[in-house]
Amino acid sequence: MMTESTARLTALPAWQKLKAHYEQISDTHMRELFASQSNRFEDFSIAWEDLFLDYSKNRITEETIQLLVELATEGGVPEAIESMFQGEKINTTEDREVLHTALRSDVNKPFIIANGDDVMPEIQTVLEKMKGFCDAIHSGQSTGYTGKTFTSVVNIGIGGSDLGPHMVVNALKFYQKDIDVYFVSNVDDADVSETLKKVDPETTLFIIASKTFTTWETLTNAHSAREWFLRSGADEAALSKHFVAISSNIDDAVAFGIAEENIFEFWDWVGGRYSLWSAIGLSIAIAIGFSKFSELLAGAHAMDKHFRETPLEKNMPVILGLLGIWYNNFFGADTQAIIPYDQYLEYLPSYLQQADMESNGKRVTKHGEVVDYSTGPVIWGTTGTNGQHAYFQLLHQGTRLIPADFIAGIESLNNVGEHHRLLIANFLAQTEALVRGKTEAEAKITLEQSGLGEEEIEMILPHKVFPGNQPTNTLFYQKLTPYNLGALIAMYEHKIFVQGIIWDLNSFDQWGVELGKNLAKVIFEELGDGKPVATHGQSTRGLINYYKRKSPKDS
Ligand code: G6Q
Repeated sequence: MMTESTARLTALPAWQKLKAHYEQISDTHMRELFASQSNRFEDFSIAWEDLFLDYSKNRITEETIQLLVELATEGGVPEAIESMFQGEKINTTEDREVLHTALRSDVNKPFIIANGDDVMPEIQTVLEKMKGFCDAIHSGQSTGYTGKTFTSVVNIGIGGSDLGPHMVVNALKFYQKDIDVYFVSNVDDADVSETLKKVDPETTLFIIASKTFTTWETLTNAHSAREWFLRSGADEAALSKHFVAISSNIDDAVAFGIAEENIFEFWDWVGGRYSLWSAIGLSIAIAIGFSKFSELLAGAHAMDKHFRETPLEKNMPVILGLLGIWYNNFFGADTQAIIPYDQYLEYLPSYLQQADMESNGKRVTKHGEVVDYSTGPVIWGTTGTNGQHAYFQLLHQGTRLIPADFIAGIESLNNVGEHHRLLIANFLAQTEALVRGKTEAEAKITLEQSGLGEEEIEMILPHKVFPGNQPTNTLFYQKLTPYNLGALIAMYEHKIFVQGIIWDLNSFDQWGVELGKNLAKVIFEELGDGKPVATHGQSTRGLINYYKRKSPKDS
C-alpha cells in the first residue's frame, strides 16, 4: 500500500545539519572559498589510475564534504555497496540480484552470490562463445551465405540493448576493426530503411539484441530486416548465417527463427541499462575485437574495486553522487549537465540520460512511500566545444543553477596540429569562467579600456556582468582507451547507485515505461481501420480521429 513518506531521509541528523549548513554557505561565492583555502585544489581532488577528478569548483567547504559523507554513512551507502557486490536481491520490486559487476569481474575468481551460487562459470561460457564468434568473423572463417566475409554488422535493439553498445562503439571508433557497425533502434521506419541502404545483404550480420525478446520496436525492426534479407535473394537457410540474437528469452528467440547456437545468453540479474558488459556488448566486441572488449571490462572492474574498497571521502563515485545530492536537494537544482570535450564521447550524455533518469527518476521509496524530497535530476548535455556556441550562454548568464561535469582526455588519439591544445584551452577556460564570472567592476574596466564613452558603458554594462559561482566537476582521463572508458562508465553507474541509496529508491526497476507502452498497444489497434474512435480523453480522441482523417487511404 502506498503511504506518505515517513521522511526517513529528511529526518536523518546529517540531513538536518546539511540544511542548516546550506543556510550558512549558500550565498558564499566560490571566489571567496578559493581565497580562503589555499590547498583547495589538493583537498578537493582525487587521482585514481588514469582518472583525475577535480571537484574544488563546487559550492562546498570541508564541512560540506564531511556532512555529505555523514549523510552517506547514515543513509547506509557502505552496507548497500556490499549488498550489491554480494549478490543480494536488491532489485526488490523485480525480486532480482543486481550483478552487472560480476560480468566484468575476474573470470578466474569465483563470484559467489547471496544464495550460494557462483555466477562466474556461466559468465565465462558466454564470454568464450563471444570470443569464438568474434574471432571467426575477424579471421574470415565465418562468412555470409555466399562465402563473402562480413563487412557490416547491424545491431537491432532499443534502450539498454542499444544505448550502451552504441555509445561505446562510437567512443572506441579509433580502435575499430575493418567492419562497419550500425545501430537500428527506433520503430520509425526511417531508421531501418536508411540503415539498410548502407549495407549489403551478402556481407551483413544482424544482431537482434533484446533481453526479453518481446520488445515491440526491436521485433518489428528485426522482422523488417529479415524480410529485406530474404527479398534480396537469400533463402531461409541463409538466415542462420546472418542473424544472431542476444537474449535471456531463448524460447522466443528460437520462435523468431534464430538458430539456438546463434543465441548469446544473458540473465535476468543484468538490468537492461547495465548490460553493455554482457553479451549485449557483442557489437562492441566485433567492432574492436574481443581482447579490447576485455580491456573495457577490466577498466570497469578496476573502478568496481575502487568503489568497493575506498573510504567514502576519497571515493570518486561517492563524491560525485554526494555533490549531486547537495545541489539537487539543498540548492534545488533540477538538472545536471554532462559535457565531454571529446567528440568520441558524443553519445555519453544520452547514454547517461537513460542510466540516470531510468534508475533514479522515481517518486516512491523502495518501501512504496511517496518521497518528500526531489530525486533524480534531468540529465542533458552535448560535447564541447560545440555546446559553447549553443547553450552555454544560459550557463554563464541565465538564472538557473546548473551543475556540470566537464570531461576530457589529456592525450588526443589523433594529434592533428594544434586541435587538442585548443580543445583543452576551451575546456579549462569554460570552467574558470563559470566559477569566477566577471564582476561589474571588472566588466567596467574592460569597457573603459576599449574606449567606450560613459553613456555607452552604462547602457552595456549589465550585459557584460557574469555572476559566476556555477559549480563544475572536471574529470580528466589520460587517453580514451577501452580500459579508461570502462572505468568512466562504471564510475557513473556507481554514482547513480549512491544517489539511489540515499534517496531510498530501487534504482534497478523501470515501471514508469509501462503505462505508455500499454496504451500504444490499444491505439495501434484503433489506428488499423478507417472508423473514428469514441474512446480516450477528448484530446487523444481528437488527435486519433484527426490522424485517421488525414492519413493517406490505401488505393
Ligand atoms: C533498461 C530498460 C530498457 C530496456 C529496453 C529494451 O534498463 O529495461 O531500456 O533495455 O526496453 O528491452 P529488451 O532488451 O528486453 O528488448
